[in-house]
Amino acid sequence: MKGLILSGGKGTRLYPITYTSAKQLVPVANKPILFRVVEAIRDAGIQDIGIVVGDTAAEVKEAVGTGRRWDVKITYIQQDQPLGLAHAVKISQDFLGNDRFVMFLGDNVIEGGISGLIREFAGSDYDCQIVLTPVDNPSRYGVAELDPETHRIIRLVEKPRNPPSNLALVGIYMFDECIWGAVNAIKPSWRGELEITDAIQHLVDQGYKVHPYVHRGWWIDTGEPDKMLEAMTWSWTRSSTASRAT
Ligand code: TTP
Repeated sequence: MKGLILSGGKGTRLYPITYTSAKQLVPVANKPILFRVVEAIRDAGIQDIGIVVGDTAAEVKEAVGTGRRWDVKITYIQQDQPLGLAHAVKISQDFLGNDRFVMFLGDNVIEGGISGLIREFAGSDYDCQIVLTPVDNPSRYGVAELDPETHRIIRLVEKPRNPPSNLALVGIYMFDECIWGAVNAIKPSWRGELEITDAIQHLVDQGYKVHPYVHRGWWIDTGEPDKMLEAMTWSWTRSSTASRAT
């Protein structure tokens, strides 16, 4: 399996912080979130990792380097414009080939890492595995509607006004080579981006096996100001607990 980390994007929700620097490099508990993502992928046994970069490419490359520090091999993939998560996948086809891969948004972290998730996907016949978690305010996220009996995915909706469930999509996805047909079939959304939710919906509609994994621990998406503050508070609490313990 390979890893793909998305570290391009606009970061408009974090302006003005992201005017000048990459949000993926903002430290949480003294460590850039992007380093935590590389470590989570490495700890799941994956050493071949691609990082999609945009305007902040130089900064990201300087911070992460070759990956030798983590005993992984990093390949950088330049995205000229932030045209969406599915676009980032599309431009990574040469790097990914027909391997199964995990795609991880560079501004997300989940409790417990992803080793269990990767093991489940690697030993399965799923074409895709998505990670869902219950949230209090589903209309702010991509949300999945599951069949109450089979627990299969019926549909995915972006920021629904009337959410069909409280299960939000976490920024970690696993795919096999079926994704290439999907990213080539979809069209840009109203916001001009190739949406990963549309690509996954395409897989569902075509009858591919898309497995919903429900994550129960914490999840931090630092792409939003309040989540970023929550992550800072969390890291502060952890570091002060640690220093009290020493
Ligand atoms: P988002 O948070 O969805 O988008 P964004 O970074 O452009 O932020 P905002 O909505 O505030 O303007 O992106 C999730 C992750 O994916 C983040 O690490 C940036 C990355 N990304 C890309 O690499 N390429 C893209 O085209 C997009 C949209 C995001």
